[in-house]
Amino acid sequence: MRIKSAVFVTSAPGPEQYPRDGRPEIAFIGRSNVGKSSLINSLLDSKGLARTSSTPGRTQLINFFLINDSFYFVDLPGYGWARAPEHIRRAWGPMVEHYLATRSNLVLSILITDSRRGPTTLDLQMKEWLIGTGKPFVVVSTKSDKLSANQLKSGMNQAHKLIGTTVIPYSSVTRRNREAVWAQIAKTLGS
Ligand SMILES: Nc1nc2c(ncn2[C@@H]2O[C@H](COP(=O)(O)OP(=O)(O)O)[C@@H](O)[C@H]2O)c(=O)[nH]1
Ligand SMILES: [Mg+2]
Repeated sequence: MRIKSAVFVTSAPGPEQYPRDGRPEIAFIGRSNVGKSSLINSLLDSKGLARTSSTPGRTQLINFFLINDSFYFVDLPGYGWARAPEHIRRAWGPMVEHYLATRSNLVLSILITDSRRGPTTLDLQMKEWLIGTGKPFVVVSTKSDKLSANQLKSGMNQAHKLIGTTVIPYSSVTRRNREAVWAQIAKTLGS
């Protein structure tokens, strides 16, 4: 995919603020600090479009980025941020679940896990929940550069067993498998 343009459009607290132009949406979902913003930035060849922050859970709104004037990347708030204030933790579920379950423009979700940790209980719950929505999703495992080839191989086998679908090892540092992730996106967009 050639990125001609990538612009931040809006941070939406709820459905009233979602874009209304009907363009297809690719959603990114994962635990706080898993590398979601870095993945979005590396896919878009951008350094700071999706803010990367070492402060977990800073992004508590649904962020929409318009790509090539034709589809959106949707950066969903991360889950599992233990130190999040109670009211934020309570708001997370309904906001994200409502988006994933009801958004008709959503064509693909990208569930992000950490190569070093393997899928966590929350990751597996999220996967079950995505299966429940009946909509397509792919699993991308970030930070693969932090593992040796052997560690990565056994980690991926383990992740595959737990998750039951293909897991794409990714690195925002080396950009490993950037084309493979784009190929999944392009396939669902039919472009
Ligand atoms: N080595 C390495 N570090 C990464 C990678 N992706 C993210 N990080 C680091 O992990 C931390 C969290 O990344 P960020 O993208 O902000 O995570 P988010 O909270 O899920 O959006 C940052 O310090 C990033 O530099 C990766 O692929 N490789
Ligand atoms: Mg982020």
